[in-house]
Amino acid sequence: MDYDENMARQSLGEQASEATNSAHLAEMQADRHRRLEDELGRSRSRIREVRESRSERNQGYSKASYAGLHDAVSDGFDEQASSGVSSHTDYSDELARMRAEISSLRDLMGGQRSAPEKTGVSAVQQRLAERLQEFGLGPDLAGSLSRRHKGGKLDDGWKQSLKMLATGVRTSRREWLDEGGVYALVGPTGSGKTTTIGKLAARYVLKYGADSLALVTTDRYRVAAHEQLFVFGRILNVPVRVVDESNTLDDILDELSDRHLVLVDTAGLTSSDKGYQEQLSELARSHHNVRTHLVVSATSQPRIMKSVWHCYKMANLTGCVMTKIDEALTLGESLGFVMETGLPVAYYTDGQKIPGDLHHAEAVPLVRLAVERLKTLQQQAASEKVSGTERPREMA
Ligand SMILES: Nc1nc2c(ncn2[C@@H]2O[C@H](COP(=O)(O)OP(=O)(O)OP(=O)(O)O)[C@@H](O)[C@H]2O)c(=O)[nH]1
Ligand SMILES: [Mg+2]
Repeated sequence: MDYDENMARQSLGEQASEATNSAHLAEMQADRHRRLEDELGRSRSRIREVRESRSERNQGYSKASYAGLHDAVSDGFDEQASSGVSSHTDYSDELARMRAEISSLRDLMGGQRSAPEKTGVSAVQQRLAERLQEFGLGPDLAGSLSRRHKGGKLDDGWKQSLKMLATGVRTSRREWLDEGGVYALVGPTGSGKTTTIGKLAARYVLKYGADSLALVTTDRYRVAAHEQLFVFGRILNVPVRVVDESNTLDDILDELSDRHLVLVDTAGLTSSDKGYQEQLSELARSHHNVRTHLVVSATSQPRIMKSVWHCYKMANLTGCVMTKIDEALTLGESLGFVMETGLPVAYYTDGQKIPGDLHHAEAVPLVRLAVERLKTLQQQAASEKVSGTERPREMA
C-alpha cells in the first residue's frame, strides 16, 4: 500500500532503467527485498553458528573475549571489538567471512536508504521529510521543505514547514457571493462541480434573494446532463440557461449581464471526449470576464490532480475549488497541489449537504485542518494496531 514508484526508482538506481513498465519495476524492487531478506537470514544463521561453536569451545576463552565477539557482531564490526578476538585464529576466518557478508548487506542497504553523510541531509531533515510525506506531501516538496530546516529539533522543523505551507497556499480574498461576476467550474466528471454550484446558489439566494442570480450550463454533450441544474433552478426560483448550437456562451452572458452573480456549470469531459476542446475554448475566449475555477477532489491521487490541471489549464484558470475534503485521509496532497500549481483556493467542500458543506478557503485554517486529519489518522492507526494484537485473544 505504501508503494511509491519514485522511491522505487531511486532505490534501484541505474538498474531501474531496465524496467519495461511499472509492474516490472515493482517486481524488481520486490526481488531486491527478497534478496536482502535471504542475505539477512544467512547472516543470522552464521552468527548463530559462531555463537554455538563459541559456547562449545568456550572453556579456553575468557569472558572478555566473548563480550568482544558479541559486540563485534551486534555493533557491525568496529575495529576495536574485532581486534579483541583477532588473536583467536579459529574465529578470525569466521569473522572475516561475516565482515564480508555484513559489508555486502551494507551495500544492499545503501540503495534502500542513503546515508546522511552521503546525501548531505541530516537525520532530523530526513525524519522531517518522512513526516511531511505522511502528511500527504509528495517526496519532492517534502524534501525541499525539510531541507530548509537548518538545525534544531524535529518539532521546530515541523512547525516551520507548516508555516511555509500556510504561506505558500494562496486563497482568494473575497467571497464570490459578495464580489459578484461570472464564475465557471471545470474539472473531471464526478469532482463535484454541479453540487458546488448548487451550494453556492442556495447560499446566495439565502443571503441576497433569487433576483440577481443566474445559472448556465455548457453541458450539451451528455443525455439529460443539465437535469440536476434545472432542479436547483426550480427549487431556488433562479433561471437556468443552456449553451447550445443556437445560443453561444457569450450570447447568454450578454443577456444575463444585469445579474450580479452568474454560475457556469460544465460537463466533466476528458481530453479524448468530443466537445472537450470546444467547451474550454469558449470559456477562454469569452469577452466577459469569466473566472474559471478547476474543481479537484481531495481524494484524487496527486498525479491525477496534476494531470487534471494540465488538461484544464487551457481554459485560463483563475483558481480552484477543493471538494470531498471529508473523504480524504490526508490533505497534504491537496495542499501540495495548490502550492505547486500556484492556483488560489476559493472554496473547499466537505460533504454532500446543500448549502452547509461549503467553506470559503483560508490558508491557515486549511493547514490546521490538514494537521488534525493527520492526527486522526495516526490515532486510528495506533488503535487498529492495539485491537489487531488483541483480536486473537478475543476470538479465543
Ligand atoms: N462526500 C462528498 N461528496 C461530494 C462532495 N461534493 C460532491 N459530492 C458528491 O459527488 C458526486 C458527484 O458530484 P457532481 O456535482 O454531480 O459532480 P460533477 O463534477 O458535476 O460531475 P459531472 O457532471 O459528471 O462532470 C455526487 O454524488 C455529490 O453528492 C463533497 O464535498 N463531499
Ligand atoms: Mg455535473
